[in-house]
Amino acid sequence: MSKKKPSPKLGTEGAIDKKLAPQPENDKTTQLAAHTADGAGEKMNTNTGLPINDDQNSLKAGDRGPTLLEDFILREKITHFDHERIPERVVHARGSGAHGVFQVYESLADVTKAGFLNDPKRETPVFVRFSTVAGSRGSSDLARDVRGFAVRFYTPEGNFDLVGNNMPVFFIQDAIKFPDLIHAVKPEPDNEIPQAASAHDTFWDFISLMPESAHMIMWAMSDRALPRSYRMMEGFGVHTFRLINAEGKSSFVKFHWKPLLGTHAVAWDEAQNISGKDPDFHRRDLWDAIESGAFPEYELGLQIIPEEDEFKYEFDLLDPTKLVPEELVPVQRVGKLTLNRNPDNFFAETEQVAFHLGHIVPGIDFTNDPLLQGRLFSYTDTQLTRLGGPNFQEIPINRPILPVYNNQRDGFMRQTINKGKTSYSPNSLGNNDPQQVKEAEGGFVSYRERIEARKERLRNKSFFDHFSQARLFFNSQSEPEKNHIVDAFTFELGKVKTIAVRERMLGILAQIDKGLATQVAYGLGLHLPTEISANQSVSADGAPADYQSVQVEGSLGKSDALSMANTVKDTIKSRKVAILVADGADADSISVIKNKLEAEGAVVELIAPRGGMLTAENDEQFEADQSFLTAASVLFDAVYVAGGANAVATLEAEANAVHFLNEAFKHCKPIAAHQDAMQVIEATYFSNKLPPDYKQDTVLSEGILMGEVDSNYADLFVKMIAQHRFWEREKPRLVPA
Ligand code: HDE
Repeated sequence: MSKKKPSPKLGTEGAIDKKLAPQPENDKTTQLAAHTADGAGEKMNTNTGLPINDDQNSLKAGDRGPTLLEDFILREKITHFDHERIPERVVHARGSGAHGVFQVYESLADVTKAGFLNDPKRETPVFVRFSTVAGSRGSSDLARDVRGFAVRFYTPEGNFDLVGNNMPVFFIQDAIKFPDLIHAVKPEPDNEIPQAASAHDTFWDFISLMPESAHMIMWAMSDRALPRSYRMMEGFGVHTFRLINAEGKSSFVKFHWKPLLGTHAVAWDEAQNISGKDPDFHRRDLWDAIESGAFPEYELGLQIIPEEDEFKYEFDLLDPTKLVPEELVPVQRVGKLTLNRNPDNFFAETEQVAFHLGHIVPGIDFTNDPLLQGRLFSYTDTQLTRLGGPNFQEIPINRPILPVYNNQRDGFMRQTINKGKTSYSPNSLGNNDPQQVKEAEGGFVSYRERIEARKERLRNKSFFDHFSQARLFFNSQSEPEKNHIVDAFTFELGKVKTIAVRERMLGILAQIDKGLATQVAYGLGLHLPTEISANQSVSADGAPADYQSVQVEGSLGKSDALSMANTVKDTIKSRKVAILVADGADADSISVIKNKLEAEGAVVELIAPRGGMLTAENDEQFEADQSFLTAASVLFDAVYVAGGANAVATLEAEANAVHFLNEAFKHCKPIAAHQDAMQVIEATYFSNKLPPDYKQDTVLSEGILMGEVDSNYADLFVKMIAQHRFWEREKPRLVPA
């Protein structure tokens, strides 16, 4: 794997790229930042610089005596420790970050004057933070949830933050409902249960009263909510934004991120198991991939809609519960994001980064999407509490790569030491510096949108079709994906104790798809309600009388881009494959498989009944990477069972090895075995459920490969792994729920 040049260092000690970020003469940030050095080769001192002689014992009256209040070294250390925690994000608390670079393929100057989208030679440094939404900071990565996909571009024109999600729509149409949505999904306030889960009464109570969430809830109950990896999920800006070119012409735009490894998910049962075996699964996966040089890559996609087409569609471009089907407006892939450097310090970078939808650059602007407008307020406001005051932009990860000059002053934790007498404008004493920037010289000017309106608390009727895109999403899924959606609703509503809430939700589902609603009702042991109202929110919360769902039959029956079944399936780069081994394993065939998989970029681990060195059939020594105690099937994408008579006998009798295979089968993963390892396969619960010809050297429809290990066999195994999953295996319920 060729390592690309890591992204320039931003915001860490001595790190601000001097070429990118000329520092003003009076700037003390680099000296201040020296505080954060890792201390390698340095002597320990206090925060005032006093050399510390004893960091092991507090100051006492005698060696058994009481500790003295005088001990300022103890007090300084404990005080700092006592204040180490800051409030976690109210949403998206659980996250992982990475540095990288973005480069546009060709100039987009015809639609935008944004510098980083104009110059194909320019490498723009980025910082990305992925997250779940509902769970707290220590919660599992594998919760069924939306994933945040927030990207900061550090451009010479200022920071541009694209604060998106891995789903293209949202639950609500108006920001004023956001606190309600989040209160409903968070753990219930009386007992703080459940953590990082939407499967509880308050969430479904709210959703069942909000028909506008119908589309998003279909995404949230689909496998999109269970990504295999942050590296294998799409990203979306959700709202419609504007691009503005040098002539001031505006176009509407939807932003997309397309992962080059394809969009893949894990199974729900697997997700729940991963949460126990490795709650840091996504964080570790991202970290390890970057450390090993398998840099995650995503293409930036744009759906550009000419301003004159604003009213051309069946949906309103300002409605964040709607997507623009790729069949109507194709996604143009315009550039590439490569994540190539892990943060040096989680807290300083990933935790302190403060994204904001309002961080834009000339060439990009907002629309009147009412959700977007509310977000413009929220993101700065929330940092005032989370990061403790208005100077959070001076934290290294938040600084732009150019010096900041304005008349803002003081406040908690001010870092900049401004000189001079004038901190106001206009002034004559300081030459009226810093000066405003003319539009022609890059000064930001908001798009001159013409508005003629009455002030009202209303929504346009174009926002009232809540079901047609939910139906489009469902109809676009493959059969296994549809089954997973049915199972997800049945699981989540099965956890809801209030029967009336379950029934009301069935009413919503019936308006999306009768078949879906019937199957969920069956799983819950309920009947579909006879009276189905599209306007449950009206009766429940007294919304204005003309705020009503309308039933629209969308003209597009299906959109292939919405199904993960149609994603890229041509690579096994960075996939994790387990080889089950024991003493006496056949070393030659292991090498054939391992070498082939590693040559294709996969990560291979040998899993044995115990750790340490093992002896192969040919008496060679080899080392197990993990034992069955520390490894788990759910942490791998595929499994191969080694041959060798003694190893096979051991593995057949090893309950953990058989369990490993049973789980891999249940989660529809590719399974391969040496022809001599038949006995191990026969010890599994699924062997008698396989077609009779499964012993042959063919990839069976079930994704199981047996036979003589040669290069052809290894090639087939690679093809199977690239397929990701054999979901069809679930069909005749070969696999328990
Ligand atoms: Fe956010 N959101 N959000 N959100 N959001 C936050 O900002 C908010 C919404 C998203 O990795 C908070 O710094 C409101 C949509 C991401 O640091 C807060 C509304 C989308 C992240 C906030 C929304 C997002 C946040 C919490 C409705 C996808 C994590 C901490 C009007 C397009 C960023 C913080 C990171 C974080 C408010 C809806 C994405 C409270 C009021 C829609 C990826 O400001």
